[in-house]
Amino acid sequence: MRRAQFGAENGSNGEWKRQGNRFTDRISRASDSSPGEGPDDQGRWPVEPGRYRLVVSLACPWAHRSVIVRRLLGLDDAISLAVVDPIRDEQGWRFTLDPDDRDPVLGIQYLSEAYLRTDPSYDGRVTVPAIVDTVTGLVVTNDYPQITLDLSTEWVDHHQAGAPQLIPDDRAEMDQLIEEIYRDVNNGVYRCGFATEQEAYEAAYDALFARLDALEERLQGRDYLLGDTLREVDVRLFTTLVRFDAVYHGHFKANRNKLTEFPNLWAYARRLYQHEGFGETVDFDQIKRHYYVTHNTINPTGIVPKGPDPEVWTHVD
Ligand SMILES: N[C@@H](CCC(=O)N[C@@H](CS)C(=O)NCC(=O)O)C(=O)O
Repeated sequence: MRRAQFGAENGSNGEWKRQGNRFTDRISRASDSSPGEGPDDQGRWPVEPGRYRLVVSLACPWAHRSVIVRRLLGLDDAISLAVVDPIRDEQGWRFTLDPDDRDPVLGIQYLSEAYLRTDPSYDGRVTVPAIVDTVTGLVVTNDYPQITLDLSTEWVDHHQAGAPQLIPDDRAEMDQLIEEIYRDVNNGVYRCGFATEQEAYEAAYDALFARLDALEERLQGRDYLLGDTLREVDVRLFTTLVRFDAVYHGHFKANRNKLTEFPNLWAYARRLYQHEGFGETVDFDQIKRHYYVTHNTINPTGIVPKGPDPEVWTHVD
């Protein structure tokens, strides 16, 4: 077996299997708790503007979703944002972008401090995004798929006027797409990059590009995946597409095509990039440094590529 980036998450055939999310409490309008209290007996924390802190890395596609949705819904004042350094050290995500290397609100230097305060026996990867309670310092959730859905449904009283309805009334079609895109694209690029056997890599590569071909076709004549309205699924696809040529194409060997070579997907990704709430949340420098520096089994030299030129996202023909 070749050396794996995250060995505990590789199966016997060299395929990458992502770890589960450990903290799955929710912040919910249905919580029986009063403001300032912890979760009710069903793990539901009260919705309270100003109370929770969303901890993200701007490099991370799963965290990036929550940054975009928070912005689109106008929740910036209701839920504060903590941004970790894109480069982890042996102790993981750290707040070295802040004065004194400490998150100014939580008072911690490492995200792992909040994880261990919540579960002293936690021994999995400490991941972003995570929502941390500023009253107790406990992690409420690191369940990234649920985090963005709950920003839409549970924080509705605090959305800005005119906020997009990211979740359609009938969710069946979107949920199906979300599942396919997660498996083959969002997580598919990781399955390419973290595979440790040729066959596992090729299977992930084939599924990825088959799905991108299908999405390319789907976007013919449509502005968004579900028609003419921006939805949660568009946010989820965007955070992978925006990293594609800069990282996944080279670093994860997802290189049948570049994103720029799919006419509809490229036009769609650029349309989203230029939509309020998207482009301003993209930090290519942090994205590239995170992947190329921290995955030292894939890129032992730690050299960060200079290209591609991010200008392609904004230039006008
Ligand atoms: N919570 C999920 C998804 C979130 C995730 O993978 N975040 C990455 C950054 S993109 C992370 O925090 N990784 C920390 C690590 O690998 O130690 C997981 O456990 O895989």
